[in-house]
Amino acid sequence: MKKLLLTGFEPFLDYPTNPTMKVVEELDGKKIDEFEVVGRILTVDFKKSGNQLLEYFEEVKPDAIISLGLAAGRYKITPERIAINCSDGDRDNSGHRPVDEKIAESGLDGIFSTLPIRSMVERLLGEGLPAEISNTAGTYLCNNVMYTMLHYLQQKGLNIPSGFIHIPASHELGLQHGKVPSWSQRDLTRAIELCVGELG
Ligand code: PCA
Repeated sequence: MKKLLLTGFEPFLDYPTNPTMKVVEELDGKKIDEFEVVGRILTVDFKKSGNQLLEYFEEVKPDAIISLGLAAGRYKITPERIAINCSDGDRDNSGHRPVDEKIAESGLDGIFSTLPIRSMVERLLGEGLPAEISNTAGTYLCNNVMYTMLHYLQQKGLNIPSGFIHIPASHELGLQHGKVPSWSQRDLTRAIELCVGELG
């Protein structure tokens, strides 16, 4: 059976819960088509999260990688098209705030996702779940780990599907935060399960 490394993030900034943690918890160990899901949680730390993901990759030796992140304010499931070689923006959970930093000194400016993002979106829409390809993963941690993984695979010449999916807030977080659109945790998890189903 093939292995999928599925990662989520811990809470960050003014979001006391991160629904990606629950999705990962719920799908960890599950078999979806030909994949067995191995779930892991990443810290929100510019100096650590990328390496953490690479360590999980070396530990699990997966056949595919999907990283999940919360995009509070978005109201659709959004597989990301591209990661860019730049970190810039809000402070991370250690208080570091990068300004125009390169992720990989001699890396490409941008690297496209190698996940089947178009068919993921079509599948979700077919099941009545709002979804759209996103053309920017931002310059915060989600872009950082997406770029780090794709760059690493490229350097090693490994042909393993890898990429990132942003998800909206859960109702739990919507209530805590008060100003972001939200989905039921059940639909969030189901949406990611459907996305995994498109890997095969
Ligand atoms: N979302 C953030 C980082 C952690 C998370 O879940 C982002 O979109 O960069």
